[in-house]
Amino acid sequence: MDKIMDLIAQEEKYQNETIRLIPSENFTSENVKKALASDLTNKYAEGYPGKRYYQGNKIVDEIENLAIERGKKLLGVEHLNVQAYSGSPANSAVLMALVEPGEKICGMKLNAGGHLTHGHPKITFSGKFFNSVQYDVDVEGRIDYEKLRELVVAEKPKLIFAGTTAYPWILDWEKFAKVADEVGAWLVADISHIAGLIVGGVHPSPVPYVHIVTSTTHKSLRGPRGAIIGVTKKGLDRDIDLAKKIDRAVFPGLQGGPHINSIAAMAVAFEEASGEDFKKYAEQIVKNAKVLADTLREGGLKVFGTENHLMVVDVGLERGKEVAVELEEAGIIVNANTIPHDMGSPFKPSGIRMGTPAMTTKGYVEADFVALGVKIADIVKR
Ligand code: DSN
Repeated sequence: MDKIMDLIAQEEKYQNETIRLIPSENFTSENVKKALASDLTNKYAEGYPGKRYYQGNKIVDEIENLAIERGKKLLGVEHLNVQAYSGSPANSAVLMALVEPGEKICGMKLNAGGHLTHGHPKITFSGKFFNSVQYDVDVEGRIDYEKLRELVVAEKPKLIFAGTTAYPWILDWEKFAKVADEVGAWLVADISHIAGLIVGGVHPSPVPYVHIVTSTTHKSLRGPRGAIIGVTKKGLDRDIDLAKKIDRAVFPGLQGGPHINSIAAMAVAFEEASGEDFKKYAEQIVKNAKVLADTLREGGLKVFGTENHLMVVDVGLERGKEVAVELEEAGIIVNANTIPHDMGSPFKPSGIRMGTPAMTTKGYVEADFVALGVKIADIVKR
């Protein structure tokens, strides 16, 4: 047997034998995996349905159209691009479509729970080619919307990202919209982490408030790796060509041939996420996260959160990595993470980040998370 097949088998066993708490990870369905591993991976389809640069795309067009229709219905957007390879290319495409190099953009600071593509200075595409200003969180780790407003009014960015990767609170889309509208900025909701919670009805949707929604499809949404860019009615009301601008930025602006196998797997995941079972799943994710956070707190830890699927736990100055390794040794997989206003750094953070989407997929309920929380608190305090 090819060594790589053996390694895949080992990884599958490892994933199933350990407790997976990285909040951006999940376990996809067999049908999602079937679509990913299908012959669709053999096909080139540069362009969009009905306008391809290659022949032989009759069935592929149907697949992409179905993914688009299902995704639009699920999110309630007017237009959907399903070709972005992942979240970073999706956000890059939005920037390419709407902002010129050197113009001002605004996003949440990385160590406050933001994302690299939301304007993290100097080392990223978004921070290097655009003039980036960033907002922070308060001592509890919550966005200070008044300070955000002051920053936006003073700096007048052309585009604002409302989105997070390590933020345990509900986002107030209306407040974001008021701030963005005050200065006429594009408002982009990056819902990568919470897409599953939104479509499952346990987090408010940004769609009525923002111009654009971006999201990966592999986190709480439980689909394949990939991303979508949605254009809302508010977006089209502002610019009738917005959908075209987004599509052109994805292809040919940034990418070549779309990964049709991923797009088919997205269509599968969108269908799965539109059912009643998924609503129950989303509710259970949030219940489980709350129980885990409460248990850790009862165990004496300082926990940021939670109102959603994740929490950030203060494990002591610069101890995040060391604690994450100790947990890994105990079969519990988390990631080291900065805490709000961390005195350490992204390389030596003082926290760990944990979430419940993956283990909720595995059937974990509140009692399981109480037991897990007690174990984690013991390990952290060792
Ligand atoms: N890497 C993702 C996460 O873990 O949240 C964000 O892109």
